[in-house]
Amino acid sequence: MVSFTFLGVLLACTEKFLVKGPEHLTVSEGFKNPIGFYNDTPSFSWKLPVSEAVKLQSAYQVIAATSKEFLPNNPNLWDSKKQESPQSTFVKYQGEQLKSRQNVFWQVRYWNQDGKVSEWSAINSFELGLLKNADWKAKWIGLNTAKDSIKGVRNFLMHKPQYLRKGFELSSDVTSARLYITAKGVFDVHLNGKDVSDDVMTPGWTPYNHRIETLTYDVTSLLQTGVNALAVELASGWHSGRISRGRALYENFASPKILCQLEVVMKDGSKHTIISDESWKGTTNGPIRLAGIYDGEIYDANFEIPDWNTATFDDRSWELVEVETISRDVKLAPKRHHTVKNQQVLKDAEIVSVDENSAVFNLKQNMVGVPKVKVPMKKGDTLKIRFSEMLLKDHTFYTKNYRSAKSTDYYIAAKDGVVEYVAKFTFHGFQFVELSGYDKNAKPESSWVQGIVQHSDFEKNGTFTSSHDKLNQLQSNITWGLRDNFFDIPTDCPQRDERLGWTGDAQVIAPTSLFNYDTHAFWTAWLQSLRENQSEHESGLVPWIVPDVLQINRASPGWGDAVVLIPWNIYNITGDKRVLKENFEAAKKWIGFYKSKIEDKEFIPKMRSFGDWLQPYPTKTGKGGNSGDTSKELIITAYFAHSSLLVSKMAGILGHSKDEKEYYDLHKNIAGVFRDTFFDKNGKVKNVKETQTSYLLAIYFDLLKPETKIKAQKHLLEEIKKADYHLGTGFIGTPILPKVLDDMGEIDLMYKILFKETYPSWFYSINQGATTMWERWNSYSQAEGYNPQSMNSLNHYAYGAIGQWMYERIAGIAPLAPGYKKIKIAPLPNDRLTSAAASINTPYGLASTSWKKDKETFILDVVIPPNTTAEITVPNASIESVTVNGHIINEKSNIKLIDSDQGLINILAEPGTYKIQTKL
Ligand code: RAM
Repeated sequence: MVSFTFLGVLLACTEKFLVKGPEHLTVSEGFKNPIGFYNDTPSFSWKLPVSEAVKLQSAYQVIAATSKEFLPNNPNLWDSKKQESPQSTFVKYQGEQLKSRQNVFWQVRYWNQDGKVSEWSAINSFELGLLKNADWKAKWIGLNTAKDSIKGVRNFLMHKPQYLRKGFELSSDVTSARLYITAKGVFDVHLNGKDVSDDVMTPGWTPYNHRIETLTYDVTSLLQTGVNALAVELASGWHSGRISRGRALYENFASPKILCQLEVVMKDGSKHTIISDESWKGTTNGPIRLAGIYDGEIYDANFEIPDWNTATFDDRSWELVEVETISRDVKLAPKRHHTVKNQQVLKDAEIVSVDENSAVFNLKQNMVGVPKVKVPMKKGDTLKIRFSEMLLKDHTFYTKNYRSAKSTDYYIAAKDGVVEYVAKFTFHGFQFVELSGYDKNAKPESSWVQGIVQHSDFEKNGTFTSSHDKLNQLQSNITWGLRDNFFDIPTDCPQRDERLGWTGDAQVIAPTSLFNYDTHAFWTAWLQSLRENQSEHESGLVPWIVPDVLQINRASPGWGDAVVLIPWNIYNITGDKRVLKENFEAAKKWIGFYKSKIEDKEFIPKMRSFGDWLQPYPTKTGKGGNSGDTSKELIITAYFAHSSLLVSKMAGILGHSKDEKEYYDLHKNIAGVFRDTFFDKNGKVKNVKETQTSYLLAIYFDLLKPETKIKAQKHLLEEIKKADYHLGTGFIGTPILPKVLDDMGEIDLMYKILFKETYPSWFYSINQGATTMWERWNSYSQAEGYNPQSMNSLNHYAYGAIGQWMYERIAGIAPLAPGYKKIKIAPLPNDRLTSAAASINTPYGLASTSWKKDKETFILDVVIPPNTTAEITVPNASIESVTVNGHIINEKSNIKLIDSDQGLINILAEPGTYKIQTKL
């Protein structure tokens, strides 16, 4: 019989040998201990620690409570109980109903593959924001700046920035305080003279006629007993700026306003709430005289108001604000992704040219944000700051491609001496900065200008590198292009009078973005805006841009399909089903839109299309040439078919079997009409122009019969040959090209196209000095300068979509099951490279692949995170020549041979670290 003492010792020992607890806990789309959180039905994710003892999860338990002290013994909100399941990502909360302001503490443990339980994780938490309009007691407030009727570019109304403040008293010490705040416009808030946050251009951009996002800040440490002051700077931003186009929406979107509610809990338990209301004071006589996203900012230091944001300031001479009650029709909702922040400072500027009046600085990187200037000035002088993406050969400072965006900042000095200035309520896209108006006695120094890079605040999620400099530069251009255009919403370009959320560009780049950055929340937030704009259309139309400030009721295939393709890609890359659920009805409605456009031809909708946007060498020149040569009808029908299939697949995953069948049948019908209309029996395009993209769409979307597909592949190869092995694709064809050639086994050809140095190609822009992706394959050349077309941005991410293939196939890492539960490691080495590597922070932990080769050996280093498996394909190998961690593959290894065929070896690997070697 076992004695009690012995049992005690035994238990203590097992306790001690518990496996390590889960790590990296997150809620919903990757949030870490958020406050002001948006989601009262969140999901939970965690990662298993990397350890010999932990390969897979066999079960888990999540617990949640209203206080830390209750955990783990009294989870009064939710106890999932032990669930036999490998699921460690996006586990749905199923506890008590949560409410605004609620604090939830949670932890989790798992059982490993041997049924051994882990330690509990550290306790994490989230705190909900104000979820309902009824939670707000505050009113919208601001000065009536519309009445000043200042007209700017194209006669657009410009609003003077406002300085708003409110003094208040607190009688005892503060235990905790939350500031809930937002604006119709953009704001910067201070409490007792201190910055409340380092957020930029909050609250960001949503369809303001549907929803305005709110921010929550923990301001406990900024409050003091006695007098306090809450102070807000407010400017037009997207809401009241000319970026909102002024069309249908403008009248309602007059003077900017703020809404804020400071909720304070005192030591004695009492609560105080300070709200924006009629008691606030404001002025437009502050130093920021004007500010607009397109046109820049004017700062006059003579108007600085010392201490205006502190408690002691006397605001008796300021005006009382106007108030407006909260409307029921516009939802106030906590921001569902991360704010824009200053992310990096480029300090290595170089002076390019200096003349009597001005100096030009090169930041050596096309970037988005604002410069920090530190310049000697004379009292009363105006410093003018201009921007350019690229200079002409003779150093002409080129700004034409900003079109009507003035993109110029001004600083007026109040005294002699060195001034430091960073614009607050604008952003620019630039590599070059021109200064004029500084102290003429001073000799310009490169330290006068630094570049403050701004973008939405997501973490880096992946790395890609190779032995080839230009390929690495391409990766750099792709990732800069991404960050530069993720300024609260995904924009087409960040610099000219556009900067809009073009849906087509977004769907094209979404997968690549998810490899490189943790953009899960960024995309799902924007998709909500997309659904809101779509809801304005009975027909299911998805507008060209989101937020839809154009309001022109137009849609295009490849653009509107963002509502299908982005959720589908997010699901595959993250494994989060919620994104499918959230967008399923909207995706169906989009298919309904296609259906509603069918007129005389069965299954061929009649609608507008951007075609294969910006395809090189279009036959048509001039404006129409932007759409390329691929038949619009073909593109429309192809996307109609493809999106219908994806909707069917979504339905399958969500368990809607009726829809699954209905949309599959629809897809089949469309595909039938597609091939009959556009392809002959020999797989050759008929009735319309033959282009690379027409073949690519038919093949990639699987719209041909298998035997015709093989023939069509040959025609595609001929098209590519005709182009002297250059790509001939625009926004629609380019992302598909590598996938199709890859499927065809035309790896060397794909490398050949990718490594082309001449136009049109990826390396062409690099040879011309690109540091970001361009809108056109030939946006600029060193010999001839800018492409003369007026629509010509040097910072446009669409052609960066090749980034996905670089991860998936050059380095060789991709999700094989949604969210990387199963990982595919399948690099495609090529003579043009001696090595390539990529790492990805998957939902299960770090996965990586790195290969190198010399004349004799090929070495592949692979890391597979816990709770996943991997299928590794070793190229150019025979089973006899492969070793894994120094051993040949045999029954005892923790990898299993799946098959070997034509020089490829497929193995199944458990979590772990592998060095795989083959003799070449
Ligand atoms: C221009 C831009 C944008 C594209 C549309 C169709 O505004 O090139 O990227 O999506 O046209």
